[in-house]
Amino acid sequence: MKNELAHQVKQLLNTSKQIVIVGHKNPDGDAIGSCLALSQFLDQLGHKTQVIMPNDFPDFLKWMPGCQDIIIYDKQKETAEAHLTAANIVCTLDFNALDRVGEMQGALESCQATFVMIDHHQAPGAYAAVTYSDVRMSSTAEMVYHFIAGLDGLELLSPSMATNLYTGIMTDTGSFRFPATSPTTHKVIAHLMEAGANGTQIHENIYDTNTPDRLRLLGLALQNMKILEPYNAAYITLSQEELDSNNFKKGDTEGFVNYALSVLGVKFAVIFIESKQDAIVKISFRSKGAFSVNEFARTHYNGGGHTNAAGGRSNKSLQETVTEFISILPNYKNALNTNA
Ligand SMILES: [Mn+2]
Repeated sequence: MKNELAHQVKQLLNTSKQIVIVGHKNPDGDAIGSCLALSQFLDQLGHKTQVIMPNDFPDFLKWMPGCQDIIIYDKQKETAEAHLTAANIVCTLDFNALDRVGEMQGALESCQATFVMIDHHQAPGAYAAVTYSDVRMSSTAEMVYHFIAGLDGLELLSPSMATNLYTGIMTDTGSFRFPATSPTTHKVIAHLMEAGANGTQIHENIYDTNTPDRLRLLGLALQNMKILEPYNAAYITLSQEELDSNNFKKGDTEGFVNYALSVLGVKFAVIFIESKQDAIVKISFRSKGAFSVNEFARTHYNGGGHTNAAGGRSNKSLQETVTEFISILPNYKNALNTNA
């Protein structure tokens, strides 16, 4: 974090404040871990903090230290709004546009507090008084570590904070393998282990929690996988019926798209998941190398994210969505056939 930004934040925090910390809708390990660690840090500085998530988070994250105190906006709207009204500062973590909080958007837009953004996604919005945005960062959790360092607060790193930050970095880097994983990321991880994060235990808590239903759904997803060789692409579909027949629970399809990306030669992988409830098809994009799924998702699927990982949606049927996707690919044939 730059010195002038640290200075600005120090000014903001020089008296005791009421601080609400918000993650994005459908919070992941990075959103939860970043928010909890920041909250635990600011509490130690004498501020009063409350973490609020727009909606619930998956069970495999429900062991994270402090997560039982998170307020879920769509379950406790009034309590959440009272906290927002009373807040002097609102920190928004792991997102950079207010439409990423779903139903909670109006409450944030009408909130009079000073906003602080900490985020690593592309194209940050202009809503925050303090914007700490860095797209080269592996994760928001790594940024929260640098944020704490910038405020000379690393001696306050507790085992709980270390565990939350480790989880955020680990989940957003696919266990330290995605390209944004830098030497600095590993140094941060080393320090988090010294501060009490147990890497083996965290891996088990996150990854070894499969239900038989989820693995059967994965089997089905893999059977549905199609390879589009001329484009070095692969895609997976899951219909609502297929989800229902395997007792689909929120979060079950997390990571499925990476199996398509693990096929030898595949540089671009997509999963299309039908949601009858939302009347949309949810889409996740992954790529290797220079092919930007962020741009692809922004251009065609009302979405976005990072160069190598992005999300989007379609209002068409599952079959129409796939047909349209295949019809778009010839425009990208060259981009998908370079060795960059
Ligand atoms: Mn993230």
